[in-house]
Amino acid sequence: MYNQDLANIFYEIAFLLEMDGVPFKPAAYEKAAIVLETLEEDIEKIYQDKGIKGFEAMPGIGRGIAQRMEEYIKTGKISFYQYLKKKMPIDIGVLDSIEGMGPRKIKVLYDKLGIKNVKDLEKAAKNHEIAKLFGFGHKTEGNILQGIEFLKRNKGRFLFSDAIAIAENVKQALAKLKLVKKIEIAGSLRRGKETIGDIDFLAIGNNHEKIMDAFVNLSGVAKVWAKGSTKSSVRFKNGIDADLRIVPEKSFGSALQYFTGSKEHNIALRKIAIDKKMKLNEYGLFKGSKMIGGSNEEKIYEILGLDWVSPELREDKEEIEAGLKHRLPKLIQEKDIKGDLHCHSAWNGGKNSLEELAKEGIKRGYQYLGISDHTRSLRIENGLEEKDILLQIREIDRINKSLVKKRIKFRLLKGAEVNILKDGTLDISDKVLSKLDYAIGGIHSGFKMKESENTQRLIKAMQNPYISIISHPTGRIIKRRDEYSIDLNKVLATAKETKTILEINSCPDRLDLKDVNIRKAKDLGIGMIINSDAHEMEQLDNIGFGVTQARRGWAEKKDIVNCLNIEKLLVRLKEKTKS
Ligand code: DGT
Ligand code: CA
Ligand code: CA
Repeated sequence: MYNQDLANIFYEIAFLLEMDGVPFKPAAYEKAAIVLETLEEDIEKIYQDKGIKGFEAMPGIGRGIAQRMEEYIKTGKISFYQYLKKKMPIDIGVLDSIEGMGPRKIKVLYDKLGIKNVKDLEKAAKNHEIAKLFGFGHKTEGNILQGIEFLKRNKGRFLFSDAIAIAENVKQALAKLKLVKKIEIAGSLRRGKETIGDIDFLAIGNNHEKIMDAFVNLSGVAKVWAKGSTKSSVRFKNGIDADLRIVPEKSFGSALQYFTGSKEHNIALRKIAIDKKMKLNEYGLFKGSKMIGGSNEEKIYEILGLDWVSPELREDKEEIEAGLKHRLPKLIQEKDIKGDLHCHSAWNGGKNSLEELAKEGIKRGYQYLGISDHTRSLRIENGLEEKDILLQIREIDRINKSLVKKRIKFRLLKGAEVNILKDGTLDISDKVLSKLDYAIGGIHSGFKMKESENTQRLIKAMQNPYISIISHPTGRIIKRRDEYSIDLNKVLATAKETKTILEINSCPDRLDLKDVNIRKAKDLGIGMIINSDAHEMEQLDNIGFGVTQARRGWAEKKDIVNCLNIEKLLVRLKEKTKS
């Protein structure tokens, strides 16, 4: 049972009462919700210690609300809330998130037009039924439609890359304040999820008031949803929301654990605590009334008998069991990456010359950087003809020779991202491919083909001995396009059999393979490679997103081919041609 859960119910009750035109009461419930949300003690504990009197003693909580709290603790439900929901069966959470909609309007729309959800709302607006209502008009109707469009477009989730950029900035800005003793990112962002609903910050510091002032006044803040002494919520200009919670130092570890989630992981971990006759929540780890952990997250896992679980694994997908058996994977880290084999140059659509890319690779401490420009049939990307590839090979040889002369231990590798045609054949001959260090096969068109056709297409490409790697194997683009229909199990089986390496593409909106598929590939012993797919050298930095994705798929150094040093890598890339 959690304070926040009850606070959410009280917020909803307040909203429903306001819709219903009840005076005063909504404000009381809202106030109670805020009190609960910012309470430092667990309500269950308060109830155990002091009973209902403990609630009545809290500021802003009267007899009536205290009784509802007691009912919630005893039964897990509040009958008054259920009654209101039955009376007004409306999806208020979503309707309220539309710009310009509030309790009154939602109620009128429900009473007059029976609107319960966004779908109803859109239909009524398009049929111009709303403009006719008293107090609405054409402008409101237009705004409602715009709001719905925005809602659909964003669906409330943001790319990891966008969220982390903002979060790191905020973290730095706040960490600079002397008042902030510690600040960490929690939630889905800490777990490295592909998309993020909102950003969760946790901090320790004495002067709550001043820290919260600084937070809500950050330059990127567009809207302040709530400002309290232990929790504040804001919206940044790009539309992403963030919560900042200030917690007591003695609870920082347990709060970090709790607010990192996932919810499913937390539930599973809490079960372990219960089995050990302990209690785990955001305030700490308790044995009876004694607090035996809380300040340090790792310690909490340790006391529960687990190895510390990396946030990327906290999805309740066997990580708890593995932690108990001390069999968690030793996840790959960015520093394990020795080079990148998917990089485009100015020879096709990219921005940088081969020399510039070499220089950048050296600067990054890589041993190798593979040039893999698009090939001829990909016209929009200025794909290279066979004669261009042969020219580029000579050019790369020349650059490498000068590197040898300067005794620099770095090489450009000769590759190509060969276009896989609809029938699975390639647009470059084997004769030319055989002169490269490696070739990547990639699908860039014909996404709407049938599953069997797409599968066969990829299998055929993988059977070519010169195709060492398949780029972005499932073709999905986050928030824009689903993966093409494909029998991934067959593809994996063929990759295994033919020793074809599968790419984990680090583009923030690709991250293809996704976590479950990475894990499948790992379990089958299929080699994977983390590539940036950079079209300009700054994008080589994206590799970190791919590493995070690989970690979410439980990948270790040994699973990832570009953790090999250059000598071993070159052998691995040619393994297919040997068998
Ligand atoms: P998001 O924001 O949708 O990308 O995903 P999260 O995981 O960041 O979710 P969020 O921001 O709602 O909450 C942060 C963490 O707090 C979540 O991962 C687990 C914990 N948490 C939040 N609400 C609940 C809850 O109702 N029950 C439990 N057990 N944990 C919760
Ligand atoms: Ca979140
Ligand atoms: Ca949140």
